Amino acid sequence: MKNKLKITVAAAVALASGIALAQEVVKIGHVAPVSGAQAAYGKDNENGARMAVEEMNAAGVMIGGKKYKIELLAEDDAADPKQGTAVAQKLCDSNVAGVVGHLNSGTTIPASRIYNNCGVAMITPSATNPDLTKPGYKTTFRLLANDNALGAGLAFYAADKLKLKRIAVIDDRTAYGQGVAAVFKKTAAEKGITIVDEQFTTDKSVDFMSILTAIKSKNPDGVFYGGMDPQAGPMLRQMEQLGLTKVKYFGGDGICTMNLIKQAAGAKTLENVICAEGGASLDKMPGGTAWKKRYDEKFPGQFQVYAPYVYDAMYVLVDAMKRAGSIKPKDYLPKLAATNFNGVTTNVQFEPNGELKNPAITLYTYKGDKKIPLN
Ligand code: ABU
Repeated sequence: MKNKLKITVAAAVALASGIALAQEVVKIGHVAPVSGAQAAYGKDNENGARMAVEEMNAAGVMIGGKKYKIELLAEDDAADPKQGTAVAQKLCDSNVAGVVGHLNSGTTIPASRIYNNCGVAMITPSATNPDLTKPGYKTTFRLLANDNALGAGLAFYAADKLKLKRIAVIDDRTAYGQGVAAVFKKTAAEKGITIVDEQFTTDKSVDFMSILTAIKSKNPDGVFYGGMDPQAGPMLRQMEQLGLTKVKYFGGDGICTMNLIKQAAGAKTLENVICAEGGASLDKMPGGTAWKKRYDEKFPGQFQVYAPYVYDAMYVLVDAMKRAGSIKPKDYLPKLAATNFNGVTTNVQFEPNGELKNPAITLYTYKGDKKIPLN
């Protein structure tokens, strides 16, 4: 009785004098490739997660009347589907309340099944293969447009704006590359474009001379590449070496990075690029310009493409927990599905299948060392 009284008095004194009582901890996972050829994307994503977590912790996170500290469990899946599932299981075993990630469709799709099995919410800020939401998991959400919009948007631009007639298609055989190329091909064919050649590579390749030589012989006026910038950059250089300097070069969000400028290493063909991203350009996002200034101060020279979506995904998860008054996924998942959150990227609301409602898409090209929005 005496001890209990002492504890109660200590708590009252602490409260009265403003001394902080112990905080609860909510663990949130983040997964992206922060090693390997795609590390620049992964670090940018992780930066977006850290920025959101630091801000929320500094402001104070109250959930269900308790003060929480967010602990970020940042994991590396190296863009490898096997590592992706291993990391997903590790995060489930660590009792995370939610996950932001993964970055690649090839890792996100198999990982989404694992998160669904352990009942944890997952919001991808960057994986765009439409198949992700097909199983109908109530735990899976996407915070940007998918490849149905990106592939089709690029095909419309090629046909209607540029009046191209002959396009060759290359993909890297990943879930993302194959998927976005398939949508582009189908829409381009429907728009009257002839697909003059189809070639394949991998997300590890750096030499594309033989497939580009085969494509050159078909005399295309455009090339579509389904893949990421570590391949797209060298491919642009090799197109220049082969004299394919007037050929337009299309790709989805995977090539639409700042790193593409570095990877293309001065190739003039960089200016032939038309790529698509699944959201508004930073200057048209509701909070994009101010957010980018804060990001650049914190992580100079590291911005790629998806960090604002990661940042919003973190806030959206925590917002659902706050509205539910609980960090337990079974309590906050219905609130997450009913999200109406004014983020940096957009007003975030989800379709019943977890896709973002009314996503924007933006097409870009490059001039010198700048990435320029076309719409
Ligand atoms: N959205 C392009 C990069 C990530 C992915 O979907 O694989």
